Amino acid sequence: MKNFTSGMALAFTLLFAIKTPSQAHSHKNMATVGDILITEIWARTTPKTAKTGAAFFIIKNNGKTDDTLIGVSSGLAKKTEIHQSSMEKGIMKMRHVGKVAVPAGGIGILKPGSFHIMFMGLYNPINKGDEFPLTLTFEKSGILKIMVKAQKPKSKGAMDHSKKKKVE
Ligand SMILES: [Cu+2]
Repeated sequence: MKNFTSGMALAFTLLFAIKTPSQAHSHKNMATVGDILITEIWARTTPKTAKTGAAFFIIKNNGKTDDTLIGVSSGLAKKTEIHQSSMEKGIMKMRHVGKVAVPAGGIGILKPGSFHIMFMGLYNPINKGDEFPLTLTFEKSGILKIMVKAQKPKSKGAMDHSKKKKVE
């Protein structure tokens, strides 16, 4: 008997309805504490000899009061800090800001070229697929541990929303 399995490509769109749990909670690439929801968590892979690295994520404040990310810690490097990059007269500059404000009902975005978590004095390079914990402290919502996975940075400029074509 022969089985003919059709090569059907199924596309699933998963919509997550996020409720607000009362306790800190962490899933893959997503974590919440109080009214704070963290998504799109990733760290940039580094060259072997790199002494600095960076991590990024999006903070959503589903609450009715403003909150602020005021602290961050990791075991990855001598120092873990909140930085902000900005373009000044054509030169990318970076400074230690120590916090990211997240207004009530709003978002705080950490991404290349803007706010980021900076690892200064890396003990080891960050390789693709590495996963490590990062502890965030929010002024109102408290402490949240998130898991960060290392990825190669996406190509500049374009967001990768393209569907992969299946070639057979
Ligand atoms: Cu930095």
